[in-house]
Amino acid sequence: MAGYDSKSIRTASVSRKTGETDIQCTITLDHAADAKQVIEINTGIGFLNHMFHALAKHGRMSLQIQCKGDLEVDDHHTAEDCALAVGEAFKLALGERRGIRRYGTGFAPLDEALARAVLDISSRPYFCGDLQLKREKIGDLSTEMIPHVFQSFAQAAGVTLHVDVLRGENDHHRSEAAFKALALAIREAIQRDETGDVPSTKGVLAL
Ligand SMILES: [Mn+2]
Repeated sequence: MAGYDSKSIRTASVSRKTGETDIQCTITLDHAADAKQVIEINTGIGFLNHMFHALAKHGRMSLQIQCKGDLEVDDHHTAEDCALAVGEAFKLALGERRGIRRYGTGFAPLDEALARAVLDISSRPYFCGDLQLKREKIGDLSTEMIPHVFQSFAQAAGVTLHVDVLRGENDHHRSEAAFKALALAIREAIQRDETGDVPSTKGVLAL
């Protein structure tokens, strides 16, 4: 495929500023053999940092997020907009979506919790899933924001995403297992081959 380089480093940065949040986000999907992942997450919400850190680490991505959000209101805008920024950067980094596996599945346990993520890098934004979360909050993050983070990521990235927690007792474990499962699904779905083909009968996957 002319102009297709399966060894190029896929990376992108986005700046996203509204009256509610001010975010810089950089994502890198590939690393040279001797390059280390760079993960620096500062959303202002400790548990959200922990989740994005797990996503990046186990997805073998580098991820930097700096967010100044209106936490004096609550955690909603910050969590949502950080997920949108990560999704936008992910979409940009993928570019034309040529030569990728497209589909990815991840199962991640964390002690008693088990989560499953199924991803289609489809340009059909959709999130569906049941995380079985019981508590009102984990740290300073409302648990209702956790599926909303997946929804916002899927919307901005242009992917179809299903994440379900299959069992678990502890909400920290359930949530972390869900992010790790997504990380494993991403790792599989973004794998490249040498063909440069767009894996779609439509011949196009970029939005
Ligand atoms: Mn943890």
